[in-house]
This record gives sequence, structure tokens and C-alpha cells, in this order.
Amino acid sequence: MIRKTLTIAGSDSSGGAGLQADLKTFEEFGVFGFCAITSIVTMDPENNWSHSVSPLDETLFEKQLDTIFSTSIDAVKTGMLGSVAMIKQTQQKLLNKKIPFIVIDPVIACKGTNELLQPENVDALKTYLLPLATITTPNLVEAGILSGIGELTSVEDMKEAAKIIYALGPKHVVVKGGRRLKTKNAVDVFYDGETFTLLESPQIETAYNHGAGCTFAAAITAGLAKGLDPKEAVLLAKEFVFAAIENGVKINPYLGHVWHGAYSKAEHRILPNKLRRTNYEAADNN
Ligand code: PXL
Repeated sequence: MIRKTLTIAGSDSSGGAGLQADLKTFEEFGVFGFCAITSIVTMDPENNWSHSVSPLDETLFEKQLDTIFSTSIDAVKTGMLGSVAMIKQTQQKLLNKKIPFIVIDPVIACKGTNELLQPENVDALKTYLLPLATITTPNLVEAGILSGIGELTSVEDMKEAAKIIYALGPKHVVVKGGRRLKTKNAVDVFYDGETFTLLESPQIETAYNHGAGCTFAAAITAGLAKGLDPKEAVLLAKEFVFAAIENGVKINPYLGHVWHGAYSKAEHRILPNKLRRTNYEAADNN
């Protein structure tokens, strides 16, 4: 049976993060992807690519959930949630439907903006969703906010934050150090309530990494749906997102995105080599 995974997330109109990242990643993992849209994020090419987040009406959000949950879903991921009401609607559905695997990616700020989403969402996320999580995947900034520690500057700080976040109820916590932590390798801290595991990978020098966080959490979700245990799912997701960042592409004049298809070289699918044009410019010019 094909496994079914749902992302409850915002739409990134630029195509790299949000539900676009999630659905592309689900496809790469060979699971059937669904999405419920909470909000639509647009960027203004005339105004320095500034972001604007437009939450959807809550009734429309509920209708999407009703449509999707007419079938059984193996794993759910949440990303950008839009409003406290939608956080509560999500919690109710997850409880009623007894979803086996839940990944909460606590999207609190878009990398592009550095500005927090509605601050009242943070408390609602802690109260209603983190207790349901199989795994939560905060980045350094989000872990600082959720734990109440503030700025995290060391692996010790990350461990401390992971412990505090674990106490809110998720069964596993991954704090992503990324490039903000000034270490030689990229370090993530995985915590299961007993043991800390440090997950290291080389830092990749690239500016084309938009969508990395969403892709990572979506990959974990798909891995869990396919039967991996949480730590295995996180390790595979790390490899998957590493390839996606390493093969990041400058997708428009403003931004570079991770290439979600990199792990399995999706760019080589369908057309056999001999039929393919020799370069992408030739295709673009037609
Ligand atoms: O990367 C965080 C993120 C999540 N979800 C949506 C986004 C962004 C950043 O742009 O647009 C919809």
C-alpha cells in the first residue's frame, strides 16, 4: 500500500519552502502527498522581495481538513500555521483521527524576513501542538524562543533547549544548528528524553538553501510513514536535505532554492539521455 502523508502548511509562492517543498519531498520518498493550506506567502519583486503572509479563512481551512481526512493518513507534518484558530483546528483533527506519526516543524520566522509570525502563535504551538509531536524540528532561533532561553550559541545551549522543549511533550526533539552556530561542521542535536545524539555534516558554502528546513521535516515525516524509527528517519532526512542543499539552484533573480529532487537525481527521470537536450539554456530559449 502506498503510504499517505499530509502537510498542513503555508504556500510559498516562490516554490522552494512551505507546502511546495513538502509535496515535492513526499513524492521523492514515494509516499502520496496531501496538503491543507493555512496561508499564502507572496514576495514582492518590486520591493526587495519583501514577504507578505495572508492567512486563509478558517472555514476554508476546515473544509480542506474534512476533505483530506475522509481517508486514513499515515503521517502528518505541520509547518506555517497562520492563526491560533487554525492551530486549535489542527490539534482537534490530529486528536480525533489518532494520527500515528506527527512532525511539528515550528515555523516561527521565515528566513527571508527575520520577523516573527504572530507572537501569540508561539504559545498556541506550545500548548496545542508540541504535546502531540512524534518529532519536532526547531532551528536555532526557534529553539531559543520555544525554550525561553533566547539566543543559543553553543551545542550545550542546544542540549539545554532540547530538554526544555522535550518537557513540553514531544517524544523527540531535533535542534538544528545549521550555519548560525559557528561550528566547523553543521551540528544538529537529537534528543529522545534520555540520550543526546549529535548529528554532524559538513557545512555547505551556498546561498541557495531556501526551503531546507521544510524539506528536512517533510523527509522525516515520509520516513516515519514508511516505517523508519525516529532516529533512522532523521538520519535519512539529513542525507536527503544535504543533497538538496549541495545541489541548490538560483531559481529566480532574488533567491536560490534547495533542489528537492537531488537525492535521487530526479532531473534525469523520464527522458532517456539520448533524447535530452544538451543544456538547459537551449530548452529555456524555446
Ligand atoms: O522556511 C519557512 C517557510 C515556511 N513556510 C512557508 C514559507 C517559508 C519561508 O519563506 O514561505 C510557506
